[in-house]
Amino acid sequence: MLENKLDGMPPSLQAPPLLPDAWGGDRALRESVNFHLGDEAFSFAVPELSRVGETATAPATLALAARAESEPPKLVPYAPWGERMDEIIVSDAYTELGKIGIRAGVTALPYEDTDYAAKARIVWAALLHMWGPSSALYSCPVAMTDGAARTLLLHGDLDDIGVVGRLTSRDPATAWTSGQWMTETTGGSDVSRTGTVARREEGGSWRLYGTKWFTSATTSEMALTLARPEGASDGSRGLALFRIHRMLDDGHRNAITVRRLKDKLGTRALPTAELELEGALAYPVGDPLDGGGVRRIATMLNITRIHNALGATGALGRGLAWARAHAEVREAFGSRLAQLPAHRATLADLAVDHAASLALTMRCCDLMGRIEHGSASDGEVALLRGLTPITKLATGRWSIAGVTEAMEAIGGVGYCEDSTIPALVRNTHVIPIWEGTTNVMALDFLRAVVRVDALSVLIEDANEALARCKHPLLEAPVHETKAALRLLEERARIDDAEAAAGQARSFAVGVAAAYACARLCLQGEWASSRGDLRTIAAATRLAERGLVPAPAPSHLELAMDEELSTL
Ligand code: MFK
Repeated sequence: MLENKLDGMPPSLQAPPLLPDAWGGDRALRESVNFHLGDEAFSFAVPELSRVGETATAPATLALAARAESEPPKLVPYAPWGERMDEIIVSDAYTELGKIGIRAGVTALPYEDTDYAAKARIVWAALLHMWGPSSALYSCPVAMTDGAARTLLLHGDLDDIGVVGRLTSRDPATAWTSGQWMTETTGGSDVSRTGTVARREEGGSWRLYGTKWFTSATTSEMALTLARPEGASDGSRGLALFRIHRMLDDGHRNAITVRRLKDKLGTRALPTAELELEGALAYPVGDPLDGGGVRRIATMLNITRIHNALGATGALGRGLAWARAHAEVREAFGSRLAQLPAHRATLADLAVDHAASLALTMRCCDLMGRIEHGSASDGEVALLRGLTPITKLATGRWSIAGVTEAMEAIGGVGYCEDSTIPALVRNTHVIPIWEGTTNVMALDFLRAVVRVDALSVLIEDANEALARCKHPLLEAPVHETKAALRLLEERARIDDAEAAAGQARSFAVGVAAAYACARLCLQGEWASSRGDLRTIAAATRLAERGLVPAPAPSHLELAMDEELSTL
């Protein structure tokens, strides 16, 4: 292989790594999709997934993504004769990448009536896994569009539902995307401090006044946002959910001023802005006075968090694919990197993280599809409620470590902009920040444990999976995972809320790793019946690394409290 790639190249020049197609070159993805879909639906999905896989990593698509990254959005506040415009111009390469995704069904597939039925979310997840890392973060508006569509279907009236067709269209000429404007100057996590005010006018229409401090995909035709109706109570119970459009039906712009575009570490093709709502017309979603705004937008958050996990998994998979491709063509110390034991071990560990990431994310998508098709049990609803924050949390952390490792595996060229690896690393760094940070996710998991007994459901589901694993090679990881689940159950016995919050992160990471291992064991059992032992190897390695991190050091916490400046 090395000789072929070097054919015709001057001996001193390194052959470039060839990124394989995102479907044919990703065994872990194909196995995960097959495991979750079953053989019949899988054979039906393969042609579609192969097509998208080829497009996602085709040189022309990668060139579009590189160009989009190098052409950041521009704000045009005024027209030539002084009229306020507040127009944001994005790269046409970014728009083209969006069209590729929309045509492929990244916003439409879960809402279509297909033979996949409740399994549509698995096929959709594979589409996103492949297209997302090539999309220059067009995956961000796609996430919010999906979240908005589901939220409007569940909580909206006929007018709200009227826009869902546009949000779920495969036709880029008519498709809309949606934003999610939550973050204000008080921060992205503590939404209860939202300062935007909703004023009801004579005639019944609502107008919003306030500053939205971090709004991504600001060129979207609409957004869902939170505001406090005048006179409503403080805190999150006083908030209402609104649908807001950038343009009014009469063709004029809504009363929304773009203060400035954000200059971000990554996601550079994606417009992110500060917005001033100056009496912008908005439509309440649900009763604006019943205090249910946060509960309603949680529908959107839970969906965008799964998108986030898919973004993490896709980025990790892409980093791994680049590192593997490089290891195939790079020679050092007398052999290909792919044959050097130290390098192989590093790539194998990356592959384990990718497999674990896929196991968690695909399980979420499986449950989400069942819930959307009305075939899920109450237990499965509670399971997804608990699994979503820990999947988002764990995949986010693994992806940053993973793409950074992939960059190191590629070496100096991987550190250079024209390799495109720096953009991958930068873009991955937003993943744990978006949609709730690691700590916010850990606390959300505790919320789910308290409210819907998510831990018991999760442990029961993991133990059921482990009980089905009979292959002799699975004995060790099954044993380790059961022990980890018992330990986590013991650790959950904390009555003091403050102490529980202090332990939330290490606890959530442990639950995520143990659940991922249980799912990988089950998938490994299935794959072994087809003669493939690689997923058993991945589960074994995951368990060997240790599933449950040490608890947070409470003595250190105390020292921090008392002597923060001298610690
Ligand atoms: C690759 C693609 C990636 C995707 C990119 C998308 C880019 C988008 C960019 C952004 O918008 S980033 C900003 C994201 N912001 C957040 O994620 C907010 C983080 N903060 C939280 O998650 C807080 O925990 C939250 C605001 C949800 C809750 O705060 P509170 O004020 O403490 O709420 P509380 O009282 O616990 O809950 C209020 C209600 O919501 C309760 O229901 P009830 O009214 O029926 O009692 C909760 O049960 C419900 N709730 C809260 N979180 C929930 C939930 N319900 C279901 N699922 C949840 N996760």
